Amino acid sequence: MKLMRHTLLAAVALIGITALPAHAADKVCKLEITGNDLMQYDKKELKVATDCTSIEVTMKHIGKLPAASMGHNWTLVKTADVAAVANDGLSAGLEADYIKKGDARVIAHTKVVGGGQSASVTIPMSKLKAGESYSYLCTFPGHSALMKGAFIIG
Ligand SMILES: [Cu+2]
Repeated sequence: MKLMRHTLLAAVALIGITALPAHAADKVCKLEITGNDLMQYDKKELKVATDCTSIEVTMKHIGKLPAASMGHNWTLVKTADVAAVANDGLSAGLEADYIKKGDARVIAHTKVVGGGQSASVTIPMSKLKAGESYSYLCTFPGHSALMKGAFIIG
């Protein structure tokens, strides 16, 4: 009986090792978007393939103005939450990246950066579901009127 248990454990260990190559199939999809001093992103939509296991978004501020006056972030939410997340972020302040503390509607966000800086965020695909409508926005006060776009999985 004891021997059998050892054999079983060995078999489990073996399965564990053979299962490892599945990790190599991780597909990190990288996306880039820029923001400028005219309060604009360079893309109206970002699209990712359904087989990505995680998505790395880099937002580069290509302007010259500082974060205090023309800061930008990249914030991912359900499209239905865009207005509420932007509104609740207004009073959060630059230190909090204009994101309300503990806002569960925010799926992911970069920090707010100024001209010449960039920031990245990684989103596990498991946080997203097919068929849901997602959007991104900049939560710096007043910016989401212009700075928003569709985040499409497919
Ligand atoms: Cu902005």
